[in-house]
Amino acid sequence: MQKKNRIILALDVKSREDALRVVGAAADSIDAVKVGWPLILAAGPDIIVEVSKLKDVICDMKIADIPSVNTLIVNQAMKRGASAVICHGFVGDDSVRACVEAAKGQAFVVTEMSHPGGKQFTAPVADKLAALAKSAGARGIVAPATRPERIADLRRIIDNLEIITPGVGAQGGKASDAIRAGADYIIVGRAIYESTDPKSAAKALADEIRQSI
Ligand code: 3DU
Repeated sequence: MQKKNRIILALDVKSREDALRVVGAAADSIDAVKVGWPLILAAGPDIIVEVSKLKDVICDMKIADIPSVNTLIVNQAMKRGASAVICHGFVGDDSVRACVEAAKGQAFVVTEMSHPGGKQFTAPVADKLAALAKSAGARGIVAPATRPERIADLRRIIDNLEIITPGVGAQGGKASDAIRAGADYIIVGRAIYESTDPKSAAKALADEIRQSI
């Protein structure tokens, strides 16, 4: 994933056709595509293969199982062309290490989640989850664009690991605030794929980011 536009498209659409249409429209303004359960269940796992021919794919299955099963899940994603995966940290050091190893380091660990409920259980342990990501050798963490001050806090813990941040647009966060707080990439779904003009929506975000750095 080349750090050019600093946007990861969250492709939570309901069909292969929609997926290819939105990726095609937004292609010039995004650096990668995040594919998760909604699209994998709607279009089948080979959608990972197809999208990975167009853009780097981050597989977001928020993996949260025992180490042996985590390894099996990550292997399936990587086999289909994923460049990276997203896993949960609350399952513990051994489970995270299994993902990191199977993904050859290309794993992001979820810390504090961006939705209101993210404050309930994930926020109180987010600093520990970030430290775990660092010690386990992950590529980076997922941190909330809805609370840019938390991006800045977590940045201090992980040092040079990457931060990818959801919550821009539909969840209320602002791209420029998240980038200024220390995020490397914003993750954006509905603000792009629900737009009547996904190309312009993605370009507007990329322009906002460019002007903020
Ligand atoms: O709100 P959006 O439509 O821009 O989508 C956000 C995406 O980021 C979506 O795919 C969701 O699964 C993911 N995500 C969060 O929203 C919040 C998190 O804490 C972690 C991932």
